[in-house]
Parts: sequence; structure tokens; C-alpha cells
Amino acid sequence: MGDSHRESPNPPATGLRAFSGRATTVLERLPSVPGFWRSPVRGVRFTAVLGLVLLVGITLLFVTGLLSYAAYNPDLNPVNDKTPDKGLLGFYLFDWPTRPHWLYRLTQGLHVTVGIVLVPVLLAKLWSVVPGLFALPPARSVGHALERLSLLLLVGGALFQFVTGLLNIQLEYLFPGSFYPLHFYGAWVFFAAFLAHAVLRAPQAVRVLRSGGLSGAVQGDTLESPAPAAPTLSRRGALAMVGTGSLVLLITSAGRSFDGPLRRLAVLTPHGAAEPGSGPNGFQINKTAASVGVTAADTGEDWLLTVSGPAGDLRFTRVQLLAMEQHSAALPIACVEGWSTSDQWWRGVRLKDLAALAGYPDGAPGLLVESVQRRGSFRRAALRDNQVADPRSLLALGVNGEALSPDHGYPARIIVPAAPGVLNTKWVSRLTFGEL
Ligand SMILES: Nc1nc2c(c(=O)[nH]1)N[C@H]1C(S)=C(S)[C@@H](COP(=O)(O)O)O[C@H]1N2
Ligand SMILES: [Mo]
Repeated sequence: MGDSHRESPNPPATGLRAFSGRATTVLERLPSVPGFWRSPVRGVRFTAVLGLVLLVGITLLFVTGLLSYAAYNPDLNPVNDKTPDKGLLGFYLFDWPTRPHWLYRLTQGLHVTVGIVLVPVLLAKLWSVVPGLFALPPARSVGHALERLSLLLLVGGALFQFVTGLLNIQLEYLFPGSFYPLHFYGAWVFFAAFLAHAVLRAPQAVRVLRSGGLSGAVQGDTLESPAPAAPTLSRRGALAMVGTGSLVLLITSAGRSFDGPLRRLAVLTPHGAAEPGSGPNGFQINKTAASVGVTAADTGEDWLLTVSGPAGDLRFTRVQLLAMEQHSAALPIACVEGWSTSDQWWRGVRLKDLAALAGYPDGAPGLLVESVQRRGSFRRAALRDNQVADPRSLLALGVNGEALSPDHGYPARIIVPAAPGVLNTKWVSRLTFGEL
């Protein structure tokens, strides 16, 4: 899709003929001259297709992104979330449900997979409108100036959201501060500009595609080159190329949401680092015990679980916990990074039974979970009343018929239906039931 302006027989059309000979040849080559852009693929029709795909895709990203934020229990401040002044933007927050138990697996799998798959579409869309970026004069009117300013938010916002999202799932977090506030504020700024742009442009996109599809001239098509080079690729071919790029990304990333041979296709996932091995504990691991400095001494014979609430501080050994009534639940791990496991059979003590021991026989208003872990970014996680009350929410001691492995949280971990992985604290040391 290159712009081979040098070898074309047609001299670029320019509005700068008034300039003297030598200056003209230089100016003709500036990207602000319409004739500089020669690809015959560019045009309103090509941009319209990409724009409409992004309209659907980015709306889905926005909705699933807001859902993901809600799923974190961010209003259990400041334990789970420290986004300052999110108040107004958090107006929609609601109590994340515990059913269906695969809810977060679905919403976050979609969020991350669709985000990855849209990358070629976004790049092609930006490529298709890039001549407009250089157009002169910078503003023809106040309205035009405002529209160009909004494009700055639109393009800047899109790049910011995609880059921060991709860095987060690649575990290469290079931005200062926490990912959540940046991606959350960024989403609102970007989506506001995106919505304005869609309202202004989507009707035209639908109109041109309805009348003639991809081919044929469109009256006043400012995206079309006034002096197109000979085509090397049709518009259809260019779209097929973008689609192929997206398909390759889909195949190499969607597998992260499934177990078995599909996961092996997910070569784009960086999670090979923690090889889960085989057997009952042979499923995806986020952080290994070793990587966050959790040692056998922390989790061995001397380990005790403290359960606190109105009944005071109670302490239990693992053997005592195993002697309590044991329950099973088939639940997945679904990480914010988009990967998930299929349902695993967890076994342990119900959180609601522990709440009763702590002094809340009719349900606890909340639960603060702490881990023996001292290193790394993970500190504590808070669960809400509906999550404690669900009979499938467990302090798990085993999985798939075996004791938990050290990497999956031995001696005890939290597992809650439909909750994001990060709320499923491993190597638990303390449960505090009550108002948070
Ligand atoms: N103590 C502790 N618990 C933790 C984490 C952690 O880093 N430390 N990571 C969380 C995240 S982000 C996820 S996705 C799940 C992953 O669980 P798994 O490694 O058993 O698959 O554990 C959660 N529990
Ligand atoms: Mo996670």
C-alpha cells in the first residue's frame, strides 16, 4: 500500500503552481500537498468499511472495559482500587454478579481478543486518513478547527488505549503509575471523541457503501488522491490483507481463553514463562510462588489462617480446615489479561461458613483477604457480600482431586464464581469479615 510517487508518469497535481520553479519541486513533495498521496486505495469507500468495523468493535471494547472495571469491586476503596476522583465516571458501577460463573471469562476474553484483532483495522484506518493530518490550511473555520482538535483526542486516545492495553497483557508495563486509572480515564476521553466522530461520520459511511460498495467515485471525496498512481492492489485486496492480519491475530491469541490444543496456538501470549506442567494442577499460572518470593517456610507446617470478625481472631491450621465441612465448585480462573482456564474442580471450605464462624451467621457485609506474599504488586483484595454469600465461593485447599500446588496458592486460596482472577488471592494468611 506504498505511495510510490517518484516513478509515476503523472506529475502530482498541486495548487502551488504560482511558486517559482525550484520552490515548486520541493513544495510538491511535501505531504501537505494533496498530490503527495498517491495510493489509489485511499478514498471515502475504503475508510468507510474500516470505520464501520471500528464502530462496532470499539463500542464492544468500551462496554466490556467498563464491565471489567466494575468487576474489580472498585468501590471497595481503597483496597481494590485507588483511582482518584472516579466518582462521576464511576456512576454506572454496580455489584458484579456471581452468575453465570463464566461471566468474566467471557467479557474479558472478548475485551482483550477483540482489542488485539482490531489492531490491523485501526492501523489501516489511520493510514487511510493520514493525508488529512497534513492538510493545509490547518483550520478553515472555527468548526473545522474544533473538529481537528477532536481528531487529536480521537487518534491520540486510540493509540493510548491500544498501547496501554497491549502493554498490560504483555506484562510489560512501562507507564508510570497504575494501569487501571490510566486505561479507565483514557477510555472515557477516547470514547467521547469516538462518539462525536461516529455521530458526524457514520451516516456518510453507511450512505456511500449502500450506493456502490467499494468501487466508483464519490462526489467531493477528500480522501481520494487527485493524482493516483497505478494500482498494485484493489480496495477489496487491501481490505482482504487487513482481514487476514486480523484473522492471524485471532488464531494466535484467542486460544488463551481455552485449554487443550487451542492454547498451544496462542503463541502471542507471554504466559509460557510459568509452565503449569501436567496433572491436576496443570493449568495456567499467573505468578509462581518463587517469582513473588513465597517460600516453603511461609506456607509450611507453621502456616496458620487467621479469621477475624465480631467473634474475634480465630486461628486454624490446614489440618483443621480440612476437618471442616468440605465443598466443591467447578470454576475457571479468568485474568484481566484476557487468558482464562476452563472450569477446575476446587475443593475447600465455603466462605459463608467461615463468615458464620467469624460472627456473621446471616452473611457478612464484605471480606478483606490478605496473603503471606510480601513481594510484588499484589497486596490485598476485597470481596463483597454477594460474593461471600455464594455457596460456590471457597477458601480452596485442593483442586481437581489433589492438594493445591505451591504455584496455585497452597496452603489455601480464594476462588469466587465470575470474579476476575486478581480477586482470587493465593497463599491466603488472613480473612477479615465485616464492613470494608
Ligand atoms: N497472592 C497473590 N494472589 C494472586 C495473585 C498474586 O500475584 N498474588 N495473582 C492473581 C491473579 S492476577 C490471577 S489471574 C490469579 C491466577 O491464579 P493462578 O496462578 O492459580 O492461575 O491469581 C490471583 N491471585
Ligand atoms: Mo490476573
